[in-house]
Amino acid sequence: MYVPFPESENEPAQKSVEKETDTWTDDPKDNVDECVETTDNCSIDAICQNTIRSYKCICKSGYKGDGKHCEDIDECASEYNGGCVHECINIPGNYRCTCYDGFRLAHDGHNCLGVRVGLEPLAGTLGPMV
Ligand SMILES: [Ca+2]
Repeated sequence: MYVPFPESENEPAQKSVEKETDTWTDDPKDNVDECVETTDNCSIDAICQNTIRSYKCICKSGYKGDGKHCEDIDECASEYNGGCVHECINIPGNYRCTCYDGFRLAHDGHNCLGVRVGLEPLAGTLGPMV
């Protein structure tokens, strides 16, 4: 919705105080970093982001919510088994795939490859999925 600004650009003088609401000021009480002062009420699973005169809470990746309350997303339940070909294990803030016996997880973290009997596994190790 567009609300026309009631004053033209030719009359800038008296509104300067209000205009500063969208800029940083030198007044320390306006620029308290609640995130540093830990006066924010963000969830422990949220990232606190300092803003002008306030702050925002943003749920971390893998969590959903309004920032004040964040809950783990169960990727295994909601996203086609998390994209895992075999088994999906939901973990806080993330998920991981596992494979049935006789298979190993592919480098993409989702597919499972049959382990060839009598052959060494291909070079390379899998780190934890991020
Ligand atoms: Ca999860």
